[in-house]
Amino acid sequence: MSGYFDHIDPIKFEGKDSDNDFAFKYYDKDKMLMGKTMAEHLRVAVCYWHNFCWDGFDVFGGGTFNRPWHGGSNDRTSAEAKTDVAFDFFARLGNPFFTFHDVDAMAEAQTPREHVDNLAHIVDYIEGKMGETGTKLLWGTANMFSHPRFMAGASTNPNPNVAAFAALQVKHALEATHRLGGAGYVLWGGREGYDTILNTKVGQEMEQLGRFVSMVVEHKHKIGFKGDIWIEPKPHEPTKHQYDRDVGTVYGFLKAYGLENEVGVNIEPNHATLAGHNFEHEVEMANALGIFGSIDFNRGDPQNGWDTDQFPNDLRENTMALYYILKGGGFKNGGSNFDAKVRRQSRDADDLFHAHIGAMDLLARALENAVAMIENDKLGAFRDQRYAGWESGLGKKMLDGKATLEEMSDYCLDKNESPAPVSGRQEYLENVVTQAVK
Ligand code: XLS
Ligand code: NI
Ligand code: NI
Repeated sequence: MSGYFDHIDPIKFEGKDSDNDFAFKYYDKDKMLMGKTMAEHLRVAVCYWHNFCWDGFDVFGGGTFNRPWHGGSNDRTSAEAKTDVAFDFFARLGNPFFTFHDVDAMAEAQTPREHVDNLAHIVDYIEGKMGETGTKLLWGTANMFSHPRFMAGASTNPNPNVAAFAALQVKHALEATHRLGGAGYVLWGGREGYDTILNTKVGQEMEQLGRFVSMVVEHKHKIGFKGDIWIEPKPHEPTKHQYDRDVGTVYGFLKAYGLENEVGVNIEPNHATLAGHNFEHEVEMANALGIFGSIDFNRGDPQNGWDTDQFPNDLRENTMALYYILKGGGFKNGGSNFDAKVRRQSRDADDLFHAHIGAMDLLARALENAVAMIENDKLGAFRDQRYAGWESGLGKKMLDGKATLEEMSDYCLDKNESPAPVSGRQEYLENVVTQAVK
């Protein structure tokens, strides 16, 4: 089936003065920044599902895309053809990593046995393609939300047999990820939530989810998978209330089941905004809680309230996200996966390239901005000075757990003066950011 991208030459870095629409203007993979190449900092991944599986359907109409590998039966031959197309795309774009769900890549299965066999078949085939092209796996996952059996949830389903099917899928997707050398494994809640409280036992479902994630961690250790496991927070969609609504909620859940040192988060900006946060908030929260893992870069639409999964294009937003990611030590096993899809009218092969070239160039610029901000870290310096009081004296004593309420009360009475208000300098700090976004 490949041949679809034959009219597009491998994408090269040509610099910002290039007029070639099929060249990188900023993504210069070998450029060194803070001791690492740009490629090593960003660890860019292209996802299977939005690019090679979705045919452009929406709730009002069917597929619009010109993708010759779609249609017909989803058998092993067509699964191989799709894999050929995907790896042809990766080789031309030059993204070092890809991501996939089990069912994105494999032939459709009617039974559990067929599921396992069809997955094993495509994993063999993918392994060969990875060897040929050098594209690596950033993370794998299992789709436990599309098939009707999961309409009431996967591990949180009222029927334990559905949870068992979810266990089958995760076991084999995790083992496939391990075999393909994946750096991480993602658990997005999918339908782990509920539509109406009238038919739902919330406490029971949370217990099921807690035990399920614990079993995944146990299996990871059993098979010797050294990558990370990440939960991907999302507040709603498809279910009205999702149990993994945002980074803070996921942390509380992990703590409740003793998993906070085993599982981190895969943050998606469009999910952050749906939860009423912004992207940086979720990144900083994950840094503060010690669970930052990976990013599904995309963006929502400010005028509507669902997961539009558009390609990122806001330089200020992504500069700030990368600033906080770098301040937290940067990506380790995680990376920059584009969980983003072209619009329905963008039906051609060229559109897939425009989308990814633009997003990679955007992240390259954002990364350069973030590095420059860290090298002359006015934001960091301001924050450090703002909290300096906690490094000594009574502040430190309180944080060390050595002060009492009574002692602090006495301290105030001894001084007998009200602390003077200090400016938070918000506009100054916003100017620092505006000047850094180039
Ligand atoms: C959906 C999620 C999904 C996960 C992988 O909203 O973003 O695509 O990243 O299951
Ligand atoms: Ni995602
Ligand atoms: Ni999403």
